[in-house]
Amino acid sequence: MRTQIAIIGSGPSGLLLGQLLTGAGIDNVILDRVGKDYILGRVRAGVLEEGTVRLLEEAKSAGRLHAEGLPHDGFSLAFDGRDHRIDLHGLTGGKRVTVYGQTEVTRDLMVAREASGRLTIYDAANVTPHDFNGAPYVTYERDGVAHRIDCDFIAGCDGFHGASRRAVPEKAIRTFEKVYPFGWLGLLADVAPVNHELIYANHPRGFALCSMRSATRSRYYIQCSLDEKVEDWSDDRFWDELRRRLPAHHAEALKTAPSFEKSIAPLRSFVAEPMRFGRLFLVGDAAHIVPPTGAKGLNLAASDVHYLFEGLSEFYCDRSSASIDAYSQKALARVWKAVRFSWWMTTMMHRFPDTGDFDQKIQEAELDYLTHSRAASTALAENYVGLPF
Ligand code: FAS
Ligand code: PHB
Repeated sequence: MRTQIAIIGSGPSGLLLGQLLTGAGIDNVILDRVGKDYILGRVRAGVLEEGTVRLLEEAKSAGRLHAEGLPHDGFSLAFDGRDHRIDLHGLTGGKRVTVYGQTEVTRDLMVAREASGRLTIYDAANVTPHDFNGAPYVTYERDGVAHRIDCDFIAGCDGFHGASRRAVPEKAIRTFEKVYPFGWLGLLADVAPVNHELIYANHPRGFALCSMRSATRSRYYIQCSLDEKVEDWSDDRFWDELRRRLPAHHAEALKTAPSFEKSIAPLRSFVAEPMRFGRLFLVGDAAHIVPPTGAKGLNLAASDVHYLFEGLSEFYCDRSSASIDAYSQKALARVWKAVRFSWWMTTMMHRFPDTGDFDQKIQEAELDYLTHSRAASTALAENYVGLPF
């Protein structure tokens, strides 16, 4: 088989890239090692930047997002028993974010992919990129039969644990990593959110985040140590701990219901440089990971797709390689600013096990400055709504 672009990974970045390429008449095949249901069963991001929404519109996959997504003009920082609202809309000249779960984004993209009639190969084992400095091809096995797909380019959209970054020779890639000494215990429940906007809470017992998926479905997180086991957290224990970390008026207003998803995610910052190796491009989590505190992971995957699509469509339509040659440098410039912002939000909002008295006072001063300085809160707001592509 032959195609123009072989896309490894049917998560948000692979599916979004596939949609944009298809819309431009560029042939592409998507492969994934698991099936649709497994991919849709993973609970992840919840906040979309305007740039991500625009790309989903371009990919003709934003209908339900506009019907069901929740536009948010601000969020709150909670500390010392009080709320401090960050007016995203006012501080950024009218920008906002949209609360709409990654699961739904992925579902919408899968529906659009199905309708496009382009080939998507799920449950593909041992997907391997080959000869990406020469005549690239991808091999995989399905139902015990070996297959090969010859292509012009390979997009490695296969996440942090995927095969694409691993296929790059060690001497050709440089990685940067910071592992945080805690994780997030997340819970989903069909119950009205405690607040109409998100609440990021910094409490001596640890960080907490009150988010949502809709007006009737809440998403909550509490910071936990890395040796915690999700089976040790009953719903009641979770709700009690969440209440302890929120200001009293929110704790009293918190509505609870049985959870239907509970999981622990470790937090890390990771960047691989460069993001292009001949005719192989790393996209999204295959190239970088951020702690979810800044709501950047999914949105960075989207901006990578924007830059790569720009390059590939220019290559095929204008026969120019200028934009694919600039892909890595353009994507990394935006990635590192989002990595910085996610590290800063995480450092400011979490309690670190080894924090000394001085560091604690600095964290408190950071929060005090942020919530009393228009300049400081504007800087937060412009990063949170998303820096320009
Ligand atoms: P993905 O990991 O989503 O998709 C990669 C795809 O490649 C998967 O379908 C996988 O099956 C496939 N694949 C992997 N290896 C393969 C192989 N060898 N062969 C073929 N296919 C292969 N971001 C936020 O903005 N906010 C959040 O709150 C948030 N929470 C998160 C919680 C968790 C537990 C995790 C892991 C991530 C979270 N993220 C969050 C980040 C997340 O949303 C990612 O940024 C987003 O999924 C990136 O999308 P992709 O790059 O498509 O990678
Ligand atoms: C979520 O709703 O899952 C979510 C929202 C904002 C974040 C992280 C996660 O910063």
